[in-house]
Parts: sequence; C-alpha cells; structure tokens
Amino acid sequence: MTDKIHHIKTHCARMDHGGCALVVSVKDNKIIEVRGDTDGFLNKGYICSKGLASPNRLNHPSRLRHPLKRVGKRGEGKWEQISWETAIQTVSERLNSIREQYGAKSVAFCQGMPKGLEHFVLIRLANIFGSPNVVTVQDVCHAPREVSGMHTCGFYPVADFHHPSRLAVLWGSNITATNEEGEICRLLLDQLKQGTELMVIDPRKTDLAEKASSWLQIRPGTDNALALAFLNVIIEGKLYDEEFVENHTYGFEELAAHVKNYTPEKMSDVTRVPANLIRESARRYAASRPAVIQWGNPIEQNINAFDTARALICLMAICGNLDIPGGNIQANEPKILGLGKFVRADLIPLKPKEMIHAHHGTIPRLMTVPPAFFRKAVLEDIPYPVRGAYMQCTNPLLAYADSRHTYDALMNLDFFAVSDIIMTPTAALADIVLPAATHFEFNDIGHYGLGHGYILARPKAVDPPEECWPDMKILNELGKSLTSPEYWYENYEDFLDTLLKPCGFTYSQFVEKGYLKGQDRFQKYTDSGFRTSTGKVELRLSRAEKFRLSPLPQFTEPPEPDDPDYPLILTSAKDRHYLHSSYRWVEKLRKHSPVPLTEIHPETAEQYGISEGDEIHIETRFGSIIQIAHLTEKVPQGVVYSAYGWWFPEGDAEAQYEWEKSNFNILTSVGRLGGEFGTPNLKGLMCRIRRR
Ligand SMILES: Nc1nc2c(c(=O)[nH]1)N[C@H]1C(S)=C(S)[C@@H](COP(=O)(O)OP(=O)(O)OC[C@H]3O[C@@H](n4cnc5c(=O)[nH]c(N)nc54)[C@H](O)[C@@H]3O)O[C@H]1N2
Ligand SMILES: Nc1nc2c(c(=O)[nH]1)N[C@H]1C(S)=C(S)[C@@H](COP(=O)(O)OP(=O)(O)OC[C@H]3O[C@@H](n4cnc5c(=O)[nH]c(N)nc54)[C@H](O)[C@@H]3O)O[C@H]1N2
Ligand code: SF4
Ligand SMILES: [Mo]
Repeated sequence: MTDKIHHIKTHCARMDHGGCALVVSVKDNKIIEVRGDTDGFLNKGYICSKGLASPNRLNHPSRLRHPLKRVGKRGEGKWEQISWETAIQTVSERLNSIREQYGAKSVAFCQGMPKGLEHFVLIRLANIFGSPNVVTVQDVCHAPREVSGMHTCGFYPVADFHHPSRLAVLWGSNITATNEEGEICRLLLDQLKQGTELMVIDPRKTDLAEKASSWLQIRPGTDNALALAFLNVIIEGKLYDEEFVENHTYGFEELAAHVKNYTPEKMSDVTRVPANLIRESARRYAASRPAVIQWGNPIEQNINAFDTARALICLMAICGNLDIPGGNIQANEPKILGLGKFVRADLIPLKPKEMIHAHHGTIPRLMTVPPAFFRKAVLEDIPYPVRGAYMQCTNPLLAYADSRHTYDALMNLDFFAVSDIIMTPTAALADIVLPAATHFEFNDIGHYGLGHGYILARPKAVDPPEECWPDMKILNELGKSLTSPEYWYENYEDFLDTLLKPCGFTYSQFVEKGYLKGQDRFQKYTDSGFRTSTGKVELRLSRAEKFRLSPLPQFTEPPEPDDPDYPLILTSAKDRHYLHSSYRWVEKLRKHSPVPLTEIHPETAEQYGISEGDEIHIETRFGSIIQIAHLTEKVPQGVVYSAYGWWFPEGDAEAQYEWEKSNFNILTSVGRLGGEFGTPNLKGLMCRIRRR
C-alpha cells in the first residue's frame, strides 16, 4: 500500500550554514519535492540550487550505510563491516587506552563547519571525557570576527538585515552564493529594491558587484589596509559620530594619531583601489547611518585576520553603527539553555590553560584548537603528544591548509574514527568509519550558538537508510561507553528538550512555531555600557599588553611578500553549487559545476599562452595542482581564482580519490600563521601558472 503525500515544514541544513525554511513533500518515506517556504523568516520562499538538490544526498548509492573497520594498511581501502555495538566498543576502548597512556588531552575531538546540535554534543563529550582539545576550522572561519568582537566591543557584531539600512557594505562576502550563517541574501535583495545603497569590496565582479553603486576591486589580502584608510578619511574629516565616540569609546585619540599614516594615497598603492574611490566610499559609509557591514571569510583567511577584524569593528563603532537597527548588532538570544551549561563547561575548568593552543600564546577566549597546532601536536608532540581523534562532519584532507601536513598527521595518529555520510579522502585513512544520518533524517535544531539571536526547527522528514545514525545518537552512545553514563540520555532526543526547557516549549511545540527569536533590543550600551574591561568600545585594547596583542589595528605588509618567481596573486571563492569539499558526488550539483575551474583574466591568460579549457598547473612555493582554465573579465589582471575543495569521488579509493590533484590546500602552508588565531594564508598567496 502506498502512502499519501505529507508536507513537512523544516529548515534547510548541511548544504551551508542553513536557514531557508522549506516545505518538504514526502511519500513512502521518500522526499519527492522541496521548495522554499514563503513564510520563511529568513528566506521568504528563496531556495538555491543546493537546497533543491539536498534530498538527492539521501538515497545516493555512495552513502555509507554500515559501520566499517579498517582491515588493510591505513588508506589501503580494505574494510570489514561491523555492528554498531562493536563500533562503539572499539572507538571507546581505543580512545580510553590512549587516555590511560598519555592523558585525556591526547585525544582530540574534531569538527568542520558546525552543522547543527551535533557540534555542541561533541564539545560536551570532549569536556566530559576530560580533553580540552576540540579542533575546529574557526581559525579561518568566524573566530577572528567573533573573538576580536568580544575583545573590542564585548560581542560579535552581526549584520542586521531585518531592519532597513541606508547602506549595505559587502566586505568580502559573496552573499548571493554563500548566504553565510543564515544571512540569506533574500532579505538584502528586498532592501536593495527599497532603495538601500550597496557597496561591494571584492576583487571579483560578483552578482552584487554588478548592482552596487560602488565596487572596490581590492587586491586580495589587503583588507586591513583598506579599512585603515577608511578610518583615516573618516577621522581626518571629522565624519564620525561625535556623541558616540565621546561617550562610548576608549582610546579614540590614540587611534586617530595611529591612522594618520594610512592615507588613501598610500593605501591605494597597497590595495589597488584608487585613492579617490577610497575617500568617496569612506565618506559614504560615515554619512549613511544606519549602515551595515556584511563581512566574509576573506578578512579572516590570512595572517592579518585579527587586525582586519579589529579595524572593521572600529569603523562600525566610530560611525555609530554598532547595535542599532540596520547596523551591526549584538543579537539577543531567545530564552534557551546557555551554551556553557549545554556543553558542561563546568567539568573542565582548566581548559583555557591546557588546550593545545594555549601553549602557542593565542588570543584569550579562543576555545577551539587551530588545525595547524593540532597537527603540530600529533607530529612533534608540541606541547604534548596527541595520539587519537574522533572526527565528525569534516574533511581535513581538503579543508585544512597544507594538505600534505594533514596527511602526515592523519597517518601518524595511533587511532582515529570518522563519522561521515560518504567515504571521503579523510575517512579513507581512518581506523573506524561510522555512517551518519544526515539532514531530513532526524530531529535537530539549527543556529544554536551562532550568535545571531534565533534558533530554527529542523524536524525529521524521512527515516535514515539502513544503519545510519544521527551524530547526536552516535555521541550519546559513545558518551555512555567512554565516560560516565550519568551525563548521557536514554534517548539522544532528550538533548532537544533540555535545550528548549527554559522557554517552556517541548520540541514538538517548537516545531509548530518553526523558530524562536530573542527580543529586539538595541543600543543596550546606553544602560549598561559595553561588556569590555573599560565598559566602552576599545578602539585601543586596554589589556593588549597583558594579552600580548597589538593595541591598535595595523597594516604592515600583505600576507605574502612579492616574489618575482611567483608573480600572480592567488585567491578563491566558494562554489555556489557545493559546500567546501562536500557533495561533488551529487549528480545534480556536479552537472552545474563539473570540473575545478581556475578563473583568469583573458589578458593574463594570454601572457602565459593559456586558452579557455586548457589544463593548467597552479603553483606556489608550497605545491602544485592541476585545474581547468576559465577566462573571464570578472577577475582582475594578475589575480588567479582557483576552485577550492576538489577531490574526485568517482576516482580510485585506494589513492584516496585523487585528493592531491586539484586540491587548493596543496598550495597553502602552515609555515606562517597569524599569532592570535593560528590563521594560515588561504587567500592572497603568490603563485604562477602554466599550461600542462
Ligand atoms: N555555496 C556555498 N556556500 C557556503 C559555503 C560553501 O562552501 N559554498 N561555505 C559556508 C561557510 S562555512 C562560510 S564561512 C561562508 C563564507 O562565505 P563568504 O565569506 O561569502 O565566502 P567566500 O566565497 O570565501 O568569499 C567571499 C568573497 O570574497 C572575495 N574575495 C576573495 N579574496 C578576497 C580578499 O582578499 N578580499 C576581499 N575583500 N574579498 C575577497 C571572493 O571573490 C568572494 O566573492 O559561506 C558558507 N556558505
Ligand atoms: N583554501 C581554503 N580552505 C578553506 C576555506 C577556504 O575558503 N579556502 N574555507 C574554510 C572554511 S570557512 C571552513 S568552514 C572549512 C570547512 O571545513 P569542513 O567542514 O571540514 O569541510 P567539508 O569539506 O564541507 O567537510 C564536511 C564533511 O561533513 C560531511 N557531512 C555532511 N553532513 C554530515 C552529517 O550530517 N554528519 C556527518 N558526520 N558528516 C556529514 C560531508 O560529507 C563532508 O565530508 O574549510 C576551511 N578551509
Ligand atoms: S541558501 Fe543555504 S539554507 Fe538556503 S536553500 Fe541554499 S543551501 Fe539551503
Ligand atoms: Mo566556514
């Protein structure tokens, strides 16, 4: 007998940070259609190609369906199917024996981009196990924005697209392709129709650069120089918000004296943005209150990440755009369980001293280990040995800078387990591979802990295939076996109710509502000041010396010095049809973007005798890869945009699916890192190209 069609309202997830409300039509435990929900709080009906293809992940023949144990040599591609009971027991025995031999901190818990609640359950497991080492990709993704925000103004200033702005600045954010952290482009596009002005700071002519009233085609890797030039123009011209500066900032005079040096003329040489365009754009930002800055990955994907984030927060502050409607706000969370309680931070009071990166003198309040330092611990025992790891929702062999360094580290671990939905190059090296259930297959909550002031219901639509388990369930069972069972639940779904308890809703009541949002409250500083040691926005950091931080935002030089052997500048942008290294195996998406393309300006290509469609080598001092040339005037001369995240799921499993051939992170290095966050240079590298 066949079922009727059911329509389920849920939110998209795991194709990016998620956020679009969806209506999912289900028949016979199969999704037959998804569409954007016009009632969606963030997307108002919008859906992208990834959202449309998202159900195609579920019944794909490549899905992992059973727990696997490595039987051959590491990476040889020989596996034995095992039961869940054996899998949980093996992972737990191996991690416990490492703990006995070297201590709990010798086991790392690794996660890539957070997908949902599983991220926080993983942190909870690490805390209960006693390891301070949760390794994430925050070094290049959000920590520079969040933690620099905490130090400067006491919060992470997020773009408020829910209230009208006079000007929106996209500073290295390709929002129509990436919709990062649920800043779904639909809200911004609606504002643009209502007359909000747009400024885009991006080397490449993005969709929105075409529509912007000003487009600053910056040299990759020089965003801090540009932000400092903005500060110079605004302070010299006394265009800032005097009342705000007078009452709510600390160190203005020092900032003013410091930025005198960064004139538009000087910074124009560095950034390649004409001085008059810098002047005009800075003036426009200062004159357009409320103005919002949607800032993206490029500001935090080079060694100057801290200074760039600091300069941008100073800019928001002195122009009076912090915590006002339509500006960059401190979002208020709904009344749900706080993060510290959920992850049981109380169980690990020594974490700030003991986590690997504390040894490297990173910035206070960075609570996850930068991948470069994790690998140093594995390979060099610095500051102590790390011998085991549990990894979920991550593909480090593609996502971490310096892929060969990652390979060496993975090969040197005594034991590691990976939970994923398919066999990736990373999983192919693991000792145990666990088949995860994915979005649509279990009840989850989205956007918890991201700092945007809301959470989204993601109720299940269909059952997972065969033996696939949600990560939350895997962790709950592993928790019971690996640590004291008192911290874990009979049923992992209790995590959902525990989180919602303070607001009085059960999970099903929450699902009825669809989302929960904190109340809008702005300019909270007028009552209580800013949550910094001075109670003000710290343009100059009052505790810089104590924390060994630079007190004022700096520009000294681009991330890499000019190099005659590598005369071109290399950067990247996310592919709108994929998430990082994920989903090259989803045919519907692969059709849109079948091969790794390197974008080059036609005149630059001609200089090197390269034509459209040629196979080319892209080389840096650190490595060489092969991609296909695509000539376009959208990128500037002398700048090369290579595709990031490529491996070939259709390739040879024993060769880890050609993970080296086109992988952008073969070109990157961990030789030089930003001191505050351990950030490597991913964008703004020096490279050269040649025909194959
Ligand atoms: N389709 C898709 N969406 C995604 C993701 C994905 O992989 N694919 N990933 C998700 C994640 S985890 C994140 S963190 C966000 C990231 O979202 P974004 O921050 O938007 O990410 P990127 O595409 O890396 O960079 C944005 C823009 O920066 C430009 N750019 C490159 N170098 C520079 C530079 O040096 N300076 C400036 N100013 N601009 C530069 C690029 O041309 C691009 O248009 O996206 C999320 N959404
Ligand atoms: N050169 C360069 N490097 C970068 C970046 C860049 O722009 N350039 N961007 C950086 C950024 S912003 C980020 S966030 C990181 C991303 O780093 P990662 O998050 O490690 O990147 P992904 O390649 O998306 O790997 C995610 C894995 O999770 C799996 N997965 C999907 N759903 C589930 C699930 O429900 N459960 C489990 N267990 N697994 C699942 C996918 O199959 C995939 O293998 O990369 C960073 N690295
Ligand atoms: S923009 Fe993101 S959340 Fe929206 S449909 Fe696309 S992948 Fe899903
Ligand atoms: Mo990210």
